[in-house]
Amino acid sequence: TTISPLIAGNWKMNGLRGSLDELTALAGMLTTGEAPRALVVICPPATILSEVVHQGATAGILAGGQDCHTESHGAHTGDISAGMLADAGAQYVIVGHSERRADHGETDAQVCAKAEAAIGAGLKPIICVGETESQRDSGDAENVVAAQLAGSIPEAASQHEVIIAYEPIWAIGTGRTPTIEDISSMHAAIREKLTARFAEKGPSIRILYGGSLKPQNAREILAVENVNGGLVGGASLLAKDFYTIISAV
Ligand code: G2H
Repeated sequence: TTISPLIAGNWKMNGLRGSLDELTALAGMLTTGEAPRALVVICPPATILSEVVHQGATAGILAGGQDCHTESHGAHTGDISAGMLADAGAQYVIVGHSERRADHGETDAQVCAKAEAAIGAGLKPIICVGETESQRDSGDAENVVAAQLAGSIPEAASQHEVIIAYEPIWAIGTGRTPTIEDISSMHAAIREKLTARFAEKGPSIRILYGGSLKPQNAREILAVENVNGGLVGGASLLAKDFYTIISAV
């Protein structure tokens, strides 16, 4: 199975209206340069999501949310439903990012319910998993990730598109990345789990790498087998850097 790569930018809690200048710059690079091999997705703060949808469209840039609620609507002050993201033009949504698991105590079961809600609203969930530094040091990384996969991916993934993002927590925003061998063996282990659970669908599920993906390391990391693209935080904020990463696949 050949999987077309996908590069998603996670702007996190960064992005005012002025940041749309970076989007304009990226759109310019994508339309004047050679057509990218990768699908390009930007997940901005919800306040500027619809601008990203509209301004990105001409350059083929797709948009995603950074989180969604498990319910479709109701009395949940401050939350956004998957249907609302879809209504604003999003096609993707990140669920279970480690920052949400940490800041909001999100469990695998909640992440699973969010992914299910996303699918129900016609979105493709980007389901994040990844171990802490101490879990890696004690040799538990693969078991931790296997448990997160088992708990966070809804059964509906057998019929609908989902994307997995492996983000070792100790590599997020730190400038440190796992070795190529570690990335390769973790992604192979994830592929094995996906294939064990989803049979013929397993080999076609994208597995993104995330955590300090940068212009300097993108080419090497994105070339690893079973790395089907990346989830990029800090380096997605500058058009020039993000474009370099997109062009590295
Ligand atoms: C991991 C990643 C994007 P960064 O959170 O999701 O962030 O690239 O800044 O490490």
